[in-house]
Amino acid sequence: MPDFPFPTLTAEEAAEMIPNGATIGFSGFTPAGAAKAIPLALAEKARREHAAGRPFKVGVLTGASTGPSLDGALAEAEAISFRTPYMSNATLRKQINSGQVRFVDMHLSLLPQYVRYGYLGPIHFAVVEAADITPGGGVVLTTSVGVSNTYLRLAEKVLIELNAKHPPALLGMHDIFEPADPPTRQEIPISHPADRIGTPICVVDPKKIAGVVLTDLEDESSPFEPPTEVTERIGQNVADFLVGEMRAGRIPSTFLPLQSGVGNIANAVLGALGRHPEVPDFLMYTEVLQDSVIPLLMSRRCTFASTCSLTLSPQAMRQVTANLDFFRHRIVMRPQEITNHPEVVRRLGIISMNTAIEVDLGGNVNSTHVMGKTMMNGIGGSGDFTRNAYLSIFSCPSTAKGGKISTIVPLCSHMDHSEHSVQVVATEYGVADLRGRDPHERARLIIDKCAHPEYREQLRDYLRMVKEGHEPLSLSLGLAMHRAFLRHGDMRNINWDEFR
Ligand code: 0RQ
Repeated sequence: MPDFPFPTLTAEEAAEMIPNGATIGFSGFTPAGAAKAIPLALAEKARREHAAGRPFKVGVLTGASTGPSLDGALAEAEAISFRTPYMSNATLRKQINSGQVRFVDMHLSLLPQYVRYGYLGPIHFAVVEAADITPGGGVVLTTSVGVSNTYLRLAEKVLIELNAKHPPALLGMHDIFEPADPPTRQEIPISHPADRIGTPICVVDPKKIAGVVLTDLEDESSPFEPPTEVTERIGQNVADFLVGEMRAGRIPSTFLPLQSGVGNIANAVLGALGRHPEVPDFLMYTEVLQDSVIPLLMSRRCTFASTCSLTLSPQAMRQVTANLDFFRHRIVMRPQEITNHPEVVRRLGIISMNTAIEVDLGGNVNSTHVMGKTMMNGIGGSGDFTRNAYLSIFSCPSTAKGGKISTIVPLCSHMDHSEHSVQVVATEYGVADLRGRDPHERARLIIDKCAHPEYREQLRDYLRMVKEGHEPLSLSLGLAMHRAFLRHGDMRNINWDEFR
């Protein structure tokens, strides 16, 4: 029997405690460590309430995206009124884009202090997955930290999902630290990715713990698709570029810690770096650890990884669980406020590698909105790292939708990362190093090195039309390629005159 003085509840009993209109801080940074049983039961409750003609919606705060049992189930039950800070579920995305769900897209590092400062109102419930819980309210988290430490501390009531899939031996894999608020905030004393500055557990006031739900559920992170020729070429281009930087002495021979975003391109870049004979063994200071890092840690190519989550397929997670004694000395999980903290990212000299939806000729990047208005996932941590890294790299395939969309455009239709933060752009065709270049030089480099050959001439035509001024901008033609896609279904062979 469990050794704690808190009521053991079914997921349904836990969901019953949560009223319409509640704001809930859930654990989960990507599907890793996300609460699963209680949100599933909450979705069922919402359906019952809706069938009885009663309103039922909740505000959902997490660390980042989550899996089908949280965002998926609650969105399908039309149970979400408000969502922040990041998501990647298709049903929820539709509801956000139709205006049914209010979504605030924000830098992940900022969310904990937004919660502390009260900008998002009170947190009525924290619903957090745990690997273990002590009678005094010590909580050992599972495969992510996210904002769980802050939700547990500030929520009015706490519900724990104690998940038997995650062994209590995860104790020691986390480093929980929450900075004080200004004016008493001190420095965050991390000067190496392996530095530990906090505690291995979150401590919750036991009086707030309303119940514990016993579960046995795997994380819902899906395995990645095999690399394509395009993602492999992007990965190789980034790896070759970084080796060139090392040869030139701009990256030290010991290398610098890496941050890598999510997805297949991020996996391909890490794979290419791991294989490159000239890249020395490296460290990671990142927010998401994907499957590709596990073999790199096992072969000691990656010597240590600081992360906010273990976003691993069930297969890779089982490998970690079976070798915990090896991995506990090589991985630490921290709150997103610390993994993504500008101060630490700048101090460590991170090389950040994230993915763009589109890049414009000035070097601005859109990571979030297709055709300027349709939300994809959110900015996530990409801005936290890009703005503060030693070297900020954005990658993307040169085209999308079978070549009908160029990801290199005259002007981004939405801007997340400005020309002042973006330093390097990479596609399958090459790498544009924008550092120290003026806007017109940047534009020429991006076209020559990164644009798809089918689009290069028309982008040069655009440049010829915008010779005047510091920025290569035409207010009337900047978005003409987007308008051409919306009108004709293809950005290629644009007739610029049609859009003047
Ligand atoms: O659409 O799924 O319908 O085929 O966007 O694109 O190329 O598969 O790439 O999965 O890596 O996602 C930027 C969205 C890239 C992601 C983004 C369409 C394309 C495809 C996905 P389909 P790909 P990825 C770490 C850091 C922001 C947050 C971030 C992201 C789909 O990486 O959300 O970096 N990043 N966080 O066809 C129209 C374009 C398009 C386009 C791509 N220009 N126009 N559609 N697509 N470019 C994570 C966290 O912080 C937690």
